[in-house]
Amino acid sequence: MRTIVTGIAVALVTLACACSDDGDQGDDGSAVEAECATGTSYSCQGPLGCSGRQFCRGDGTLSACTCEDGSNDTGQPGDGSAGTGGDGDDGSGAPPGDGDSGGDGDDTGDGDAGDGDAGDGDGGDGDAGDGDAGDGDASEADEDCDNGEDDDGDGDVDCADADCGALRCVEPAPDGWSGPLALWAGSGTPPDCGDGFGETLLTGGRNIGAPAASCSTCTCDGSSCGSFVDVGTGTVAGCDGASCSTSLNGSCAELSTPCLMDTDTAYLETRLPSEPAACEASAQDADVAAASFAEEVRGCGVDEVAARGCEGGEVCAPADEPDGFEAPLCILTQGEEDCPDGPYSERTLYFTGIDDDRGCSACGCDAPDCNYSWSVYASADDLCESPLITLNAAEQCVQVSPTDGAIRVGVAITGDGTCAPTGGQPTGEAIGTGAVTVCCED
Ligand SMILES: [Ca+2]
Ligand SMILES: [Ca+2]
Ligand SMILES: [Ca+2]
Repeated sequence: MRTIVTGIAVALVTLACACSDDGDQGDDGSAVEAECATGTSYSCQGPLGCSGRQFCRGDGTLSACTCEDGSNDTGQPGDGSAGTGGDGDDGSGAPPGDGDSGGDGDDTGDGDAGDGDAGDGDGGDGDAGDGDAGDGDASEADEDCDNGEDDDGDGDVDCADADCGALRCVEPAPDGWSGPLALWAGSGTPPDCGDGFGETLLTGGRNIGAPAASCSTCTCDGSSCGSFVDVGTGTVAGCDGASCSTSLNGSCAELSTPCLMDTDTAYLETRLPSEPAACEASAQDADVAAASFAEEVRGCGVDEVAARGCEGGEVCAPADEPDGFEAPLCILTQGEEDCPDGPYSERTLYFTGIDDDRGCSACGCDAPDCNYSWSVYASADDLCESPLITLNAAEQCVQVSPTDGAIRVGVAITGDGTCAPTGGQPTGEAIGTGAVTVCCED
């Protein structure tokens, strides 16, 4: 233990000797080595080559050499420690007050308060800045599609604003035309108007389905050829003038009439009975199916709305037609017209009504199937074996030569007396009335 202390003392002495301290103590090597003067300080060189001091303790030994900084040489043990501590804190050269406040400055300025929370962080980029504030403005500025104002400031009002997707501005119907309208065409029952197209502007169709009437079969009843025919006799050439009429059956008959008296030249006319046999025609029972449009149509006009942002006279219409209606919008006018210039150019002609006069012709009967002939014989030919002349049609006139005021006439009636029916044929047609020209968007 002692040896170690001595070693240190030697080293200290060496240091002390190296120091160029005050002369009265510096060169006294023996005094330092043996005993130093208690309470006396000495200059010395510190471990890093600094200029230091050491002092002599109460037991006569030297303290360690401590580097001396400028004027800090109080020579008191307490002062030395305090000095060292002060130097450490003061290394930055800034006063303790400045050091703390500088730190605080960083925190509040650049750190938390400045860049961090209040500045770029939360305030600017975060919630308060673009984030919440932007969303908040947008919600307040949504386009109200029914107030006539440009709520979101994009220059488009209501119907004209793309944000109002359920609406669109469309070309109006020109003068003389109705619409715009949504059009349905097809078979079956048209859907109802509605959903922004509440006004029915057209009900009708085209391509009329109207089959010919189904007519009942005509027949003829009561056929008969009868048993008698007539002849006329007289003395006037050409069977004109006064005459006598006689009904004859099929027998061979001697004809002696007042008109044949006292003459050897007379005239005979063939005649049918005044009430000839006839057939009765059956009644016609026509079956006429109702005429209808093969393609039905319904047009529903767009509900009237204020202009609401549409320009150039355009009107605001729902962007979507009612369910089941075709996509393009249309206009219409009465009669058969050409489509006007503009977007409504696809033309179709419809009708609002049908004029139907279909039916069947009435039943009738032709004349009975009967054949008549008139033959003239000599009075002496009482069996009518040798006809002098034969006539096969009525309304014929021939000259005859009575003998003693009489002639002989034979009449033949043949045929079954049936009648050929007539009529029972389909008639008439169904045509469209109330033509309407419809012109739709391409
Ligand atoms: Ca608006
Ligand atoms: Ca707008
Ligand atoms: Ca908008």
